[in-house]
Amino acid sequence: MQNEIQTLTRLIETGTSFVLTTHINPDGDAIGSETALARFLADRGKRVHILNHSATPENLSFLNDVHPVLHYDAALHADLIVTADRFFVMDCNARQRFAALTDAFDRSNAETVIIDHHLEHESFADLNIIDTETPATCELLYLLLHAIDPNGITLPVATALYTGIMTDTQSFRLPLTDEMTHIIAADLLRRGVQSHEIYQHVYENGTLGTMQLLGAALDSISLHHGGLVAVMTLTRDIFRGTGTKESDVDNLTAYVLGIKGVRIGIVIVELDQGIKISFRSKGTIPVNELAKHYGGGGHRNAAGARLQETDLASLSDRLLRDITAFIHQRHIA
Ligand SMILES: [Mn+2]
Repeated sequence: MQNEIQTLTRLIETGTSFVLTTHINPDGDAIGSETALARFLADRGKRVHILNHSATPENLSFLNDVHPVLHYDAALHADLIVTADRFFVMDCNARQRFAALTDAFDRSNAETVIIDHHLEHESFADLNIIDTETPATCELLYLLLHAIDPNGITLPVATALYTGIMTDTQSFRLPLTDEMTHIIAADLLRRGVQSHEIYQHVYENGTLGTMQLLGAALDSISLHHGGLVAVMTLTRDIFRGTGTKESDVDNLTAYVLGIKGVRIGIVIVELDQGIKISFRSKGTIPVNELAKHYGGGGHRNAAGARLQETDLASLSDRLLRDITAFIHQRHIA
């Protein structure tokens, strides 16, 4: 890590014009890590733009106060990328995941840096700082910024970092949450972070529709294999009926695993085009293997796939058959 910190410090000190981006459908860790780094850089007199393929979700828009986040428009923003001398990819390590920006990125000579924690990385940058054991990119970024200049972690920077750590650990519940996570969180609180206000922004920002979506989602859960497997299915009709959209589906996987005895949780979401499946598991069950059957991938306990298929009923049947085979092969039952 020492070498990486030295290189990162040099790239920051010698850079003048920075563009930061993250993955499509950004979450709290994505927007949190971008805005934290952008503010840190801007406080050092750097020119900084955050350009994202996707719009910022409403419940994270408060982080615009830390640093403005722009929804990428090639006509307006491509030149910023082409002329930048530094390009940072936060909470993301696959080119296809920053989507619309790749065209301008390919025409840029900027030195590139990845700061991330996802598995199966491409490491396409000049400097790849990737730690798959850290629960959040914001935790990794905290350690980097702290090494460069602890005083640079001002209250706005700390607020953005805390948002990423809180959301990616699902409020300090997920397995990678450890002593270091809490030590860092404590330091951020010491710097003045108002954790309850961040929680309110992120999690108490729903509508009647999103609550009704949750109700319909819970209602749809079915159990299989004697309660070992739980499947939640969100149809297009449910979205229509509640006036919600796919991006309102957040953390519903926690509910399927919340049932005692369930060790494999599946959430099927019918999209405008195609179908998305999220796979979750407890313990050593490798659901990423199951996701591979559908062209997807991910972590052992959390994986996903997106399919072009549009027939929900036949997909559900196939999935249940595959799960049966998977359980027998792996002697899970
Ligand atoms: Mn993350």
